[in-house]
Amino acid sequence: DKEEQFEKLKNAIINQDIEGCKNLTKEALDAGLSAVEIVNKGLTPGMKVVGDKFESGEAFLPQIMMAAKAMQGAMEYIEPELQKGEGEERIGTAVTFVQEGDIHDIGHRLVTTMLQANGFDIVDLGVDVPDDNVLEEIEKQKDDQILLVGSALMTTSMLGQKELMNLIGEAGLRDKVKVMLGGAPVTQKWIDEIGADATAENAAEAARVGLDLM
Ligand code: HCB
Repeated sequence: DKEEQFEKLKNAIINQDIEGCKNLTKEALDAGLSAVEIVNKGLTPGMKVVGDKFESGEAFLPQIMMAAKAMQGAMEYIEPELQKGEGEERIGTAVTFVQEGDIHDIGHRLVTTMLQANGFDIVDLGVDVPDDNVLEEIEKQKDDQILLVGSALMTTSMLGQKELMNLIGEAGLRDKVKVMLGGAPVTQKWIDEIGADATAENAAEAARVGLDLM
């Protein structure tokens, strides 16, 4: 059943089973499970376990790298599915990026793909993006309003989001952007504190929130 498949996917990430993870993902899609639930109920919970093991000293960097590789392999099947969105209508432009000092890009890519599938034109600035580059890109955009979508996976890089919000204000660009910031450490409390507009738990929710904001 479904639960069993989610458990297998989760274990494939935990066990860093690169081939197995890819094959299980394909099997799950073929069996009719949605790409979103495969990510949210199988792969991401596996990543969480790997991260927790790393934190507690039960796993080391090579293991996280292999687990990430397993997830990236699965993405080869997941991303094309996510791209089959319903949004024919163009919503606007989303500028997506990962905060300076941070190279975690799996969640960023998922969020970017889901926004694209829902009608956003995407400008993907990639990972480890200095605030100045983000500001430059906002200035360059011709629309009256754009969606700014930032990710931070570490508490250190998350602090950079506060600085970015300050810089956006100082540059007089606050009215031009709706700002959605996310990543594992980001909370609604943090969003309120730094004066951003919203956050989201996962890529599917990010697409919904992004549409609401625009
Ligand atoms: Co990395 N790492 N890592 N890591 N890593 C974390 C993030 C820790 C939490 C692990 C831990 O200690 N528990 C930790 C950060 C601790 C902290 O600051 N609190 C950590 C650390 C410390 C490090 C290094 C410093 C390790 C070292 O070198 N000693 C180093 C830093 C590199 C750097 O960025 N400068 C490092 C490196 C790595 C890699 C390279 C081995 C690898 C990344 C590979 C890659 O991305 N290409 C990696 C990984 C894989 C992880 C964990 C295990 C998983 C992250 C992940 O991909 N999750 C992570 C543990 C964890 O997060 N619990 C660990 C799956 C995705 C789908 O979830 O949360 O990224 P997501 O995204 C979601 C969600 O947040 C939301 O939607 C996404 C999709 O559903 N979302 C948004 C994301 N962005 C959004 C934006 C929006 O606007 C709205 C929603």
